[in-house]
Amino acid sequence: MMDKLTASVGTALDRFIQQKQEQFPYATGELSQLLRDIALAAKIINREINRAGLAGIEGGVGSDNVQGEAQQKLDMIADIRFTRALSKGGETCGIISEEIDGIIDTGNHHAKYVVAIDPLDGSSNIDVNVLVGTIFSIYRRRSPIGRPPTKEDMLQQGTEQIAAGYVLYGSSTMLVYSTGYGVNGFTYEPSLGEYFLSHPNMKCKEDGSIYSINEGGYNTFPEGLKSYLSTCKEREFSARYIGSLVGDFHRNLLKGGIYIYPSTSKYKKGKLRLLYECNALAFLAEQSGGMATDGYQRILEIKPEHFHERTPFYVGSPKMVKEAMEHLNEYEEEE
Ligand code: P6P
Repeated sequence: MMDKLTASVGTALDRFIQQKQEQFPYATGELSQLLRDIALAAKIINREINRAGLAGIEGGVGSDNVQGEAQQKLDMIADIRFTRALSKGGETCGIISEEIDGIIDTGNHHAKYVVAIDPLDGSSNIDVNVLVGTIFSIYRRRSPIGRPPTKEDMLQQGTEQIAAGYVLYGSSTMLVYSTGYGVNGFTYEPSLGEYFLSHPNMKCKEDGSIYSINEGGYNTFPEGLKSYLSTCKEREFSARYIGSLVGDFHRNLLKGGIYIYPSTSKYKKGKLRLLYECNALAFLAEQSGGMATDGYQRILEIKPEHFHERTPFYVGSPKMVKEAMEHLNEYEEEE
């Protein structure tokens, strides 16, 4: 007799990946293996996060990453774990990571994929036990097989993504990803060491009443954004801001809403990074019926010039994103 847990859970991730691979007549299994490599690394990070307080691996390491941001111990652990899993998995030839400057050459020069990853986004929240996440994008390399990865392999616009996803280390740990055929969410069951399909075919609501933004920078926001935020307050929308991008994105995906990180006086081009934060979430937003822009153009159509370039980010329910853009454009025309 199957126990209640087993009876209630959805398809295990491994079986789901295998089933989907069989639907691609020419699939040769490398992408499936790459997804498994990411899922494995996330299991290990999940364990490290859950024991961080006891294992003395909270807090900073006393150095800054390439962004000039204080690196957390777990940032470094996550970066090492994902780099190792992707290198050993053999399907990734190059990696761009928030934590590292330049391209990480995995040595797998015959691999056909490259990965852009934020190994642990929002890691400064760990010390206060707030959820954090991993964000990743997968591209097909553009340089010839058999050689080291190149800058052109890594500087691809978001429309070229083969797959993208995030891991949310929250009250439960979830892996949410898309290979271009919709978005599916898997919840990790630690007692079984398996992810199970818990949120099949995730759809973003057309409209919503949640807005996520750090209003501490309000005085330096673009006038059009201030105008949009006024309409949110007039309609008594809910302000929800975790300060952890993956958590805010995930909640808005499930409930409807908009997340905004605009240009501010401190971050002229916004704080979030195009290659390993915004492109992946923009891909998932569009795959689930949502929308993602920089306030003026599709995130996925931005041609990246630098590995760590930033962009303003408006993402979520399409009606809300469109309305925010209308306010921005209205003021643009007046200026
Ligand atoms: P602020 C975390 O550092 C992060 O990259 C995102 O996860 C989060 O949404 C944002 O920055 C928070 O930035 O300026 O509001 O603290």
